[in-house]
Formats: sequence, structure tokens, C-alpha cells
Amino acid sequence: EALNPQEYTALKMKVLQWSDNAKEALASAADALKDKDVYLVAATLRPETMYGQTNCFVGTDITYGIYQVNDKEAFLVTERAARNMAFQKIFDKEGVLRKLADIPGEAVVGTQIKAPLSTLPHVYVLPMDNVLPTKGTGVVTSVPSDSPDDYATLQDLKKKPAYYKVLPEWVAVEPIPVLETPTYGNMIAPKLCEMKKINSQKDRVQLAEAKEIAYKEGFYQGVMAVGEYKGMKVQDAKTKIRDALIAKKDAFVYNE
Ligand code: A2H
Repeated sequence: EALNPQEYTALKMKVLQWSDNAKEALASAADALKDKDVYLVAATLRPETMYGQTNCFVGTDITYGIYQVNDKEAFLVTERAARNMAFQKIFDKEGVLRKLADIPGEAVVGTQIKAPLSTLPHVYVLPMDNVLPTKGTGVVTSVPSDSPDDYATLQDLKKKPAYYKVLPEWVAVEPIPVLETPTYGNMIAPKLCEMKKINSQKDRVQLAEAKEIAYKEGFYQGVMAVGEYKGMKVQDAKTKIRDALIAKKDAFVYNE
């Protein structure tokens, strides 16, 4: 990892309405959390796709913490990510962790959050099997138009909401077109999942192949189909969109 530093765009997704399970889990932390906005923070390599966010994923077996950033803000991330952020001067006290609460990923599911740049007014937090606790923040924002993993997971949840303990209304979203590409049109991930006969988030081998193709195709051939940079090559728009998110304080750079 030290030899391969990864720079992520960390997207701040503000909690609009906690799920009932989250409210219960956070009851004893009510005092510590009052007067603070809480954000789920998602680490992404594809800031230019944020227009197409339809939901956000957490791991149900992961324990998250809510960490104070400053007097007004707190971030819901893994402890590992919070520690890195503290050392990267993202919190107002450098190197100091102030944990306000613990919360299991399972309880966060069903929470309504604001996804910056998305055309949806709010999106839901949903469960994903393959969220790695050791990568990024442990929170993954979901762009089913351009990420095969996100698309396959969302399809699983739609097919079996009861099994995954989600309400059908939480998953009643469709992929939103973001990029236009010559080979796969504006729905790269659904198209690749269809071509590779991917039926579930458990199809790891085909998903890894699809992810590789989607990434290269989107970056090298993609043109923005929506937003302020519509018509611009993804290669040129990517940094501009990231910088605009950072300027609006909707995102920051996070390294690991
Ligand atoms: B990407 P790398 Cl549209 N566990 O963001 C599993 N996956 C995680 C994660 C974790 N803890 N943290 C981040 N990720 C995902 C957008 C996206 C992403 C698109 C297309 C491809 C893509 C929307 N999801 O990633 O291993 C996040 O999903 C394909 C590589 O550090 C993040 O970017 O290279 C990416 O994996 C980081 O993966």
C-alpha cells in the first residue's frame, strides 16, 4: 500500500433522515450529536460520475464510528479511515480522534442522505456484500450506470428485498445516464453485466473483468452526457468536477 498511494475524492453525503434502527443505535449519543450535521463519507475514484448516484452502500458487518470534524460536522466512516483523516489534517485537531458514537452498518441501512451532484433529492443507504473494511472509508457511493459492482448489487436488492432487509421503496431507483461511450452507449455497467451474464454481486470473476473494461472505456472514450461539462471528454472533465466539488466543500482529497 505504501508503494501504491491512492488518491480518492471523499464525497460528503449529509444525513437527512436516520433510519429507525440508526435512531435507536444513536439514542445514547444524542447529546454528543446535537447541533452537528453528520455525513457519510464515500471514497471514489470516479468523481465525474457523481451525477448518476442513486444510493450509497455500507457493509452490514462493519462497525462504523461517527467522528467529530469540528463544532458543526461529524463523519461516519471506519475507524481506520478516521485515523488517516486525523493525520491528514481533515479534522480541526490534527492527529486527535474524537469519536462521538459507534454504529453497526446494519443499522445505517435505510438512512436518507444527500448525494452531491445527483439529480435525486435524496438517496438511501443500502447493504453491499463486498464492501472492504480496509479500503477507503468503508462507505461506497453507488453509480449503477457506470459501476458494474453497483449495478449488480442494486439488482440483487431489487430481486430479493426481504432477504437483504431493505424496503422496496428504498431500491425503487433506475440507473441515470452520465457518460456517453462509442461501444456501450450511456449505460456501460448494465450493458457489460448483460454481455457477461452477470446475475449477482457474487459473480466476482466476471465483475472484475467488467469493472476493468468499464473503467478504461469510461476514462478514455467517455464524453460527459449531463451536467455543467456536458460534451467534454471525461479525461478533461474529471479534475474539473472534482475541483468544483471540493470548492463547494462537498468533497475533499483523501489519501491512503
Ligand atoms: B468507485 P480501488 Cl462509477 N470496498 O466509485 C469496496 N469498494 C470500494 C470501497 C470499499 N471499502 N471503497 C471504495 N470502493 C469502490 C464510483 C465508481 C467506482 C464507478 C466505477 C468504478 C469504480 C461509484 N461506485 O471503482 O480498489 C469505489 O467505487 C472501480 C475501481 O481503490 C471506488 O471508486 O481502486 C473504488 O472502489 C476504489 O477502488
